[in-house]
Amino acid sequence: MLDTPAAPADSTAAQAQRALTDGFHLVIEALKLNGVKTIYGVPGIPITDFGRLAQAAGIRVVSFRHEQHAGNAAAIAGYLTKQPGVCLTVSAPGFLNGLTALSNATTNCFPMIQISGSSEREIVDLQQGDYEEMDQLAIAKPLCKAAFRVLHAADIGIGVARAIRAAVSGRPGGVYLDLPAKLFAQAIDADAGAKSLVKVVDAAPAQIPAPDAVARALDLLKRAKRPLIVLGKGAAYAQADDQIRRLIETSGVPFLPMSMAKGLLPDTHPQCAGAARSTVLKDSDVVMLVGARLNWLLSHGKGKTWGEARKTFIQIDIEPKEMDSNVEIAAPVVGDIGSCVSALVEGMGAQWPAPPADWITAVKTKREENIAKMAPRFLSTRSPMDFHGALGALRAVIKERPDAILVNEGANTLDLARGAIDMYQPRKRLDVGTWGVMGIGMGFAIAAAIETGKPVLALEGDSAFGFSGMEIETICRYNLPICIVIFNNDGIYRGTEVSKTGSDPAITTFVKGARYDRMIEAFGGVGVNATTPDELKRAVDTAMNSGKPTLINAVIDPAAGTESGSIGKLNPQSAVKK
Ligand SMILES: Cc1ncc(C[n+]2csc(CCOP(=O)(O)OP(=O)(O)O)c2C)c(N)n1
Ligand SMILES: [Mg+2]
Repeated sequence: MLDTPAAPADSTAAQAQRALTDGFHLVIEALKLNGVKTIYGVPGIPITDFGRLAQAAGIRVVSFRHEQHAGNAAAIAGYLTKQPGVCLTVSAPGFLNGLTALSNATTNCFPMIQISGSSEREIVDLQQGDYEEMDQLAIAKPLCKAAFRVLHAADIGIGVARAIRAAVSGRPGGVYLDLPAKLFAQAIDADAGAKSLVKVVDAAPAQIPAPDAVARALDLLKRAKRPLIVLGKGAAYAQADDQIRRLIETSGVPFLPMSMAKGLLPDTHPQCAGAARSTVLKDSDVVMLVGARLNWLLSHGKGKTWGEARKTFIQIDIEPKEMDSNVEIAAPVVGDIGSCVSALVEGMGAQWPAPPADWITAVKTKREENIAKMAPRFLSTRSPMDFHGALGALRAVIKERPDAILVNEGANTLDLARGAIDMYQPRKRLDVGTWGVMGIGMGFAIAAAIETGKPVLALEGDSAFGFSGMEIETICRYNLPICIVIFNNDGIYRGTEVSKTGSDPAITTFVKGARYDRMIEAFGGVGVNATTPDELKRAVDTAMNSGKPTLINAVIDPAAGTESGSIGKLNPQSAVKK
């Protein structure tokens, strides 16, 4: 031993350094190992260095102005890619800001993981008043599909693996992963650390439907006199586009796409019953739901919307508990949409009988009637614009650029655009989803641009835009090909209400004649004020051709909208006379 020359002190230190890893690096390695390419977040204690190191390690870290929008970006990234989108937040307030998105993702079945730094457990649990003290795991639990906390660096690999699997398997949803500040700096042996990482194999295993469930469903569909297929965003999420097209075309059954399922087959497809919605819901006898739930958006499967006669429901869903949630499901088919639809198509064979001709004709006639009724309204050249005139310009944009992604939120701006703008390709329409939540706009637009590389058109009510408007700085900073059109009618639903106070403005109105286009100029983006459909069309075309971040203030008649868009009936009415 004495003969062995002592190594120089600095190289011993270097060796010791090399032999260790820590929480920062293990989380990054675990995410990279599992294919995470982008993190959406807001920096701060204790995750600032984590963000820097992740960026240096080749993960794209997109830094937002508010966590809710980073969370919405992660959620829609999950929807578009079937890989969990990752959102990174600081403790307590940042964590809470992200939770709206996490919860919304869970409600919409989008796979995402909110990774949040948290404060010192020993202090938090004794409620001794730590910096940003909060029992985050307990608070997140009821709002997401699964919630985990990692305390030991050696468990990071397992923690990340569990989060990924929970987010994407079965019915996808939001997952919370709590990483206390101390964990990041915790050092462990580098070899042991490398061995502790887990690559998730088959994260969302196929769930094959039972053959008798498939046979039962086909038997009902075959005997139907007036069949209907409803496609939900679960069907769009599945990326089983070819099988779904085959199911629709082989069956010959009219289909109704829910909002985010529009474009799964083109809205112009001869079997699309989107323009005959009320007729097909009321008059159909057998309804097959594909990745669509019988929630409020489908009037819970009962009541006036669905007509007097008894309906027979077939439901295809990955979640067995979904069956009979609102009405009896005569033929539940439980499994992943791709496997279920493939099994149905195979079961139909080559000799599947077309639905009765009188039903097909009735749906077609109604559809053509409604389309013809709307057509002249889209040609309106009025100024200030009404919604339809402005939408006439935008429906032409999407027709010419079917691969562009349309993000849409608002009340009238949402409901009227949904009907007006035909979609031609799957997963191109992203909107407020199951909750009808305002605030998804800029987060969805940013992630859509980043994840797909396609141009994005974000159509926003002036109120809706306000919820995430500051993220136009993020859009300019990352130079994303996003064109925001604000339907500016001076307020929520309309801009004409006058308050009875005589001093304060009405609660639904905003500053009259506001120029949102000027906001983006502050960050180097292009602002345009458009007062006619023609101006609007030209401005959007220029934006989409240039790929430059653009905000168009589309001046809409303040009197044009209706209260709550198309869902005004959900407003409770006071029993006391006004
Ligand atoms: C988070 C959230 N807060 C509030 C609401 C209620 N709400 C529904 S639509 C809407 C805004 C509608 O106004 P705008 O976006 O300008 O659309 P318009 O009808 O004027 O076209 C609001 C505030 C909501 N849906 N979500
Ligand atoms: Mg408005």
